[in-house]
Amino acid sequence: PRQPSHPTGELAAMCLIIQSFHDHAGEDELLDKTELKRLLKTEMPGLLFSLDDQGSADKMSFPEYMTLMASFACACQGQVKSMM
Ligand SMILES: [Ca+2]
Repeated sequence: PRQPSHPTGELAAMCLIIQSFHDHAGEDELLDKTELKRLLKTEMPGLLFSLDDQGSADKMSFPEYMTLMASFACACQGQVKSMM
C-alpha cells in the first residue's frame, strides 16, 4: 500500500507522545514532577493517575516516560475502552 503523506494510526500516536513530551519537558529534555503533572492534566484530563506510585525519580528522561506510559496503558485499558 502507498505510504500516507501524514502519519496515521500508531505512528501518529507515537508522534503525538514524542511531541507532547518535548513540549512539556522544555530545554533540559527531562520531565520534572511539576512538568509531568501538567502534561498528564493537559493531555490526559479524563484519566486519573496516582503519581505517588510512580517511583521517586525527580526528573524523567524520554525512555523513562515511555515506560511510565506503557504501564499507564496497561493499567487503564478498561477505562480507555469505555471512552472510545
Ligand atoms: Ca524540564
